[in-house]
Amino acid sequence: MKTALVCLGDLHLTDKPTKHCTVKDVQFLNLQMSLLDKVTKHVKKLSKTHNVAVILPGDIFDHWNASPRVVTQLSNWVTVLYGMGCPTFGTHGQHEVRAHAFSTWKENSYLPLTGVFFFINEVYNFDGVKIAAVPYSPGVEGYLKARDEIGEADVIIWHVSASPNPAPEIAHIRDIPMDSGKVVICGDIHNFQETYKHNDTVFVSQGALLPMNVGEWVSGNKSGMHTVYFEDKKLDRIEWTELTSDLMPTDLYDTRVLLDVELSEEIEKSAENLKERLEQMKKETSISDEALLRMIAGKLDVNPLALDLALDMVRVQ
Ligand SMILES: [Mn+2]
Repeated sequence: MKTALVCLGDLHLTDKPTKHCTVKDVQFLNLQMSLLDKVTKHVKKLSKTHNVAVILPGDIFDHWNASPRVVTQLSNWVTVLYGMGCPTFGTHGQHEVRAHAFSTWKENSYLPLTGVFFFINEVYNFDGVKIAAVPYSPGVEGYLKARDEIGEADVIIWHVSASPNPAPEIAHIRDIPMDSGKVVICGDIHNFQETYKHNDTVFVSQGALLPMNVGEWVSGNKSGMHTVYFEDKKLDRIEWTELTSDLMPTDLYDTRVLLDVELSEEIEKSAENLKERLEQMKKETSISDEALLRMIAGKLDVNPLALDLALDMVRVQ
């Protein structure tokens, strides 16, 4: 019997992206959904030869009060998958639970409306592979307590609470006395898109569906998924597939936010240059410093920020 678990890290579905994002509002959600369409195709192909389930390890929504549009889009996608015989299993992260009320997450989240199955602290036998989820649980103790309550499971879905990044350096993962052969499908680790073996436990981390901010974008995070294959209930192999979309712009984030330091050095040089030219011209004319500077800057087509800085320098003197 062949089983395939398609693992997708933090979806962070939203129609309210960060202000530095160049794709606004519902376009951002459309971009995310276009990546999920690729997952649908992957599942469709796989389901001819495997029993397939999709795994969502938390931070499914970006905001606990996800808009009806966001909730509906996810729900529709999950329904399409289910129509192909593919259930979706998940756990919650910290993003989709109101006021971090994790013990009462069902009442404090829109997740139960989505059609995703949440086997938190319970074991579900999926085609002979035992799958369980633990609640969002920072630190070793929370994880161990949840694991003890679950009992035997081959696959654990867990939103890790990843700090500091990247994953291999996360002390509390290193400290966990894992059982041989377990697979832990992790959420929360946006900057880490790999599998990592520790004490015979395999950690699977997909990063985020889309890089969520300028930093993740610049550091080259890819959109992608891991597929974990089981053969006769035993872990066989894990594959990484990159997800691309025609809707993806080359400049998804305004990277000037990160280039501020370099930009200001360049602007400083340019402003110094303007000031030197002003000193030369002042010897030949009686026009005010400010007017002269604006004239020089106009001829040189300098960055307006450099002109502002040069004007400040002149005024200070
Ligand atoms: Mn996240």
